[in-house]
Amino acid sequence: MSRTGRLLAGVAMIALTAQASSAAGPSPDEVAVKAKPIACAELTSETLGLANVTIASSSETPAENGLPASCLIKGAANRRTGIDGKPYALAFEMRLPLAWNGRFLHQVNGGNDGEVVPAIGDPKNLNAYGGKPALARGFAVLSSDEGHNGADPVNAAFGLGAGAAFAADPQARDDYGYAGDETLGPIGKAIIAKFYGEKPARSYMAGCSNGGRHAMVAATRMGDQYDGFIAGDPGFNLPRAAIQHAWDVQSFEMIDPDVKKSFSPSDMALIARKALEACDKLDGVEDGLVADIKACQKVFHLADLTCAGDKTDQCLSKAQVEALTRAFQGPHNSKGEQLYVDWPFDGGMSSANWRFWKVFSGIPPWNNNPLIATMGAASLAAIFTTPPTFTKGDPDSLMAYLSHFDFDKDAPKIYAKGTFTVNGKPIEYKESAWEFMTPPDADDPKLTKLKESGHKIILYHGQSDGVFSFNASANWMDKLAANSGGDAGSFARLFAVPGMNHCASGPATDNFDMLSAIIDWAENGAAPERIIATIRADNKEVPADWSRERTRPLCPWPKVARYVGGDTEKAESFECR
Ligand SMILES: [Ca+2]
Repeated sequence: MSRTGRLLAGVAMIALTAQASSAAGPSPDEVAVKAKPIACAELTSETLGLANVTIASSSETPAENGLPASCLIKGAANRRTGIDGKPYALAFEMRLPLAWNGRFLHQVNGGNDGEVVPAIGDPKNLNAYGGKPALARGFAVLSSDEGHNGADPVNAAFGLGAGAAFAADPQARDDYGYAGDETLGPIGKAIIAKFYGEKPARSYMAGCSNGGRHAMVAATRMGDQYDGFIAGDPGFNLPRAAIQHAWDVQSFEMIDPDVKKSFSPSDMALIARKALEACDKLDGVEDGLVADIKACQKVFHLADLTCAGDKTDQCLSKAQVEALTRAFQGPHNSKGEQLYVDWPFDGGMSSANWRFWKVFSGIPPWNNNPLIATMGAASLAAIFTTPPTFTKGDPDSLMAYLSHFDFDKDAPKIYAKGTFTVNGKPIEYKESAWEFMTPPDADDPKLTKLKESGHKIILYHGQSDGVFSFNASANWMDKLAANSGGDAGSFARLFAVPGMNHCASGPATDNFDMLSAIIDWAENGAAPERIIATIRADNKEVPADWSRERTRPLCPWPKVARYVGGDTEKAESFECR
């Protein structure tokens, strides 16, 4: 009998309404309500007795919106006063379904953290997404603000917890980087043990974007503590990716001082169309998807799109070609040293999400919001460089920071540490941004703890991600493979998603169930050879000539989904090879 099966033995079974569909694997369609040793409302600071943990509330919530009846517990760990005199804590919530499947999901979130996103357990952290949230599958889920409250006007504008004011405080930096997860993981397991009377049989961590970064950092630092990790579009080397942000601005300013005007939607549609003309067929079928992204970079040449005469919708100006070529080569210093990574051309570059990240325009109703032009600038200034630089926080100041970022003098500050005077006060920063933000083995990945524990990690990454280059994940996977003597696929696999932007959207099959895949791998030893992707129900960027029922296999890098004959809308007509 499986471990989950043992958990269920001898108790009445009920079906959960949210368990409609399922991939193959052990994801339970039925989980049990069994007697709890303690009532939800009795989970208090006193009854839990965890050092430095205070519980603010605990109460049962009814089943609603496809989510099961749960015990919702809110609390905080490590309350303290920061070096800036402000109150800090690791605020968290847990949702403990009354019918539990024996598993723990540590949900890690996007943006700059700073808010307790509901602990629903969507592996993409796009709540109410078309998939099955972990909570609805019976997982106990934890979510946190990672140690700072990001509620300031800039955050409110973005709704992403984007504030960076915490960055003067060294402990808040560490909590955001890695220490919050290290602190809260064991607390989550202890609360589970108290409520259910037994420890979780299996533990997972999942997130996208900054949440993907959290998962990759934890896979290195805490790879022995979770059975499986899901890292989507991971910003695992985020300080370097943020330097790209300044590099993009300075590149696109060569076209127009207002970077929002540097590339029109029709310019980007042209680039995507031409990339498809060159690359779509490389995988065996012209279906609007570039599955062989690596080969594409050898046959697509942006310079071929240069206008012979006047600029029209059918060509790019010389300045546009030069600027985008420069941007896609990645940031360099005056010695020619690469400061991040290069970028692939792909069929999804036409979409709104790409424009949002690259030229700060494209997602209604934010198109005309001046704050959008500066997203990420506050993070680079305050969090990812040391000492922290605090701009005035208005769009002009933030844009000026990016425009004047010096790739010789400022870029090395992502590696700086020591004692600096900040706001008139000496503060010791023992760790650089590179150290607290990234996996300790980021440049030479081995994942030793994870591998030796028999644990697994799945990465996925949209090839048309506009904020974190797909190539960063591909290069990481290649290095891990080289470091692992050909064995990396036994514990880590990367799945490229053609056409997809940052965590979702774009002309892509951007709906896939990584949670079932990691469970099946970690618990049953079934390594994912192909993961079936469909079109997200509310994806409005899918071309009209695609079937809405299209399916595609996502393949473990460096394999490519190649057409082998049959219905071009169906996954079974493709092989990963
Ligand atoms: Ca194709």
